[in-house]
Amino acid sequence: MVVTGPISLAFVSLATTTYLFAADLQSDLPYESPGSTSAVLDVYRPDDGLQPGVPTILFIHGGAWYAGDKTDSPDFLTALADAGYGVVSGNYTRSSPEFSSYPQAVHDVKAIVKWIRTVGSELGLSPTVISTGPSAGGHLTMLLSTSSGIEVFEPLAPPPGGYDIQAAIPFWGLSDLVTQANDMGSSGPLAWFLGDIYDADCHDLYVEASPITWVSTDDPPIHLAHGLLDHLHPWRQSLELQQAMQSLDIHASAEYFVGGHGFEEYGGEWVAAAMVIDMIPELLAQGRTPDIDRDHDIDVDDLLVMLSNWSTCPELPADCPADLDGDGTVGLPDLMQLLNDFGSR
Ligand SMILES: [Ca+2]
Ligand SMILES: [Ca+2]
Ligand SMILES: [Ca+2]
Repeated sequence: MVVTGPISLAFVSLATTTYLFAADLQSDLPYESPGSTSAVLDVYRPDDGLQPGVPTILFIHGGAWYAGDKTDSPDFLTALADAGYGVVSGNYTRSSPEFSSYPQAVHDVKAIVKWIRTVGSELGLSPTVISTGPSAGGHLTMLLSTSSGIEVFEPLAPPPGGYDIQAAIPFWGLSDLVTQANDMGSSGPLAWFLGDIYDADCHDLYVEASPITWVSTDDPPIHLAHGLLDHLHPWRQSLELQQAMQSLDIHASAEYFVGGHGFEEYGGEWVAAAMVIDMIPELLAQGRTPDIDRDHDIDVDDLLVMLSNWSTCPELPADCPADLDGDGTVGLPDLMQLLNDFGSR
């Protein structure tokens, strides 16, 4: 019998389905976020267990702030776990034509960061967090990366390590909601999210909810992906954030691809996951500082961490925060950099 195209496709599809169950999944764990209507998250781990020091990837789903779910991108999530990462995919409060979910949705994703660094740590998840997500999840990822320490977004007491994330990889997010309202109008999901159609009266609200507003020198490295043919979120939304960060010497790389809005336009969830896996080591290396344990002091504790990792780094995907210059080992150049900043904050 000649194997025809459709049969081959069915076979591929079957293999994909099998692969979906490779990762170890814990579903619907509650996280604490007062006022949330959907404070549950899923944790994916490699089926052969999570190695120490491997960063945690936080996935924030898309859906224009009113739709979508933490289970929307199963191939993407499974591929990341299969590459060795701990992956957290959380729901957050969604809006509707009658209900604004801002700033509750931001409170929720911040609360997930807190969960990772408290409950998640007890479950073996690393407090090193890389946030990623498409569309509305891209906007919330951008906001997580720029708004650490902004009180209006952080009603809960900070966890150990605070609300800083260590890298961000937003897909076709929105960085400037004023620009978006001017370019594309705000009636519909954007107005539902913020509870108001854009005009002079609510200008400050649109500014507050814009990730670009909060760009500062202490923001983490970022890699942005955005389609040049995106007719929902124009690609200037990523370009302008990239330029704002670069003007402060923050590492901000980007890929502007020929395509529209969504993982399918990018080449599929597997391609998107492969890009994230590829980018993480470089982004983490760009964000390293002599404050190795991230307690905002550069002191003997950091020195001890460095010495305990001397002349070696764990294998990827484990992070090697003492490798300050990112050359793959911990050595004299890293020590010199630490001693140079010793005693500062
Ligand atoms: Ca900031
Ligand atoms: Ca320190
Ligand atoms: Ca080094």
